[in-house]
Amino acid sequence: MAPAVMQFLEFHRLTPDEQLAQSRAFLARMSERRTVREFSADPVPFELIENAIRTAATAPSGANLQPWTFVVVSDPAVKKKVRAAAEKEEREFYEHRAPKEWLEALAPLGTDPNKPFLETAPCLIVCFQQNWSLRAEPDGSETKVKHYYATESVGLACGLLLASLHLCGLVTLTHTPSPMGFLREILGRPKNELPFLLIPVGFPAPEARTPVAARNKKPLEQVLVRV
Ligand code: IYR
Repeated sequence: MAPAVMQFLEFHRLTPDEQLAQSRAFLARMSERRTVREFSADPVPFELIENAIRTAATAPSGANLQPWTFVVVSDPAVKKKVRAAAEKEEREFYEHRAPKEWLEALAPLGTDPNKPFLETAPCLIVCFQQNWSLRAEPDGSETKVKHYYATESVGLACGLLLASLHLCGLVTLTHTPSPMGFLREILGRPKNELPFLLIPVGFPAPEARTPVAARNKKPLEQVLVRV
């Protein structure tokens, strides 16, 4: 096995004051983020979406295999299909599949099977997780490459995606219709890709509301353990 090729790290050490200022400013901006379900139809400058995906694609991933694909849907006809398929699954979920305790946990959010945002939001980013990929070999054959920690990797990428979209003044919804297999079919994705998360992106409707319960974040004492 060839030895790893290494390069010196380019690192600019901030002063302690700069570190605190950056850390506080980022915390303040991220604390304002809300999951939004009521979107305006205003279009979104496409470079904002591209840059968010560029940012997501900087995420660390298992063996740096980058097991993700981000499909951006802005075609109204495709959004309509996605909505119809999602609502079909969601009706089944809310009316039959969801256990009582799951519905109780969701009650404070006020969600239901109607997903108009899938058509109203100017764009949907559908994140896919690749559990494996095919590597082209010099002899023309293909080798199947296993992806390690694919779920963790795509989760990290989606976190960066949400942060980027929030920081440039857009709102998002992390939507997980269940099951999500229909997204692979509608979007014509290959069989190594599993839908991971569906993220409507845009501007909030003028009178958009968010559930008060979702604003409650656990205090630091409940989430930080120092050893
Ligand atoms: N997928 C459904 C239900 C749902 C599930 C969870 I967990 C949520 O945090 C919110 C909703 C829906 O989107 O309505």
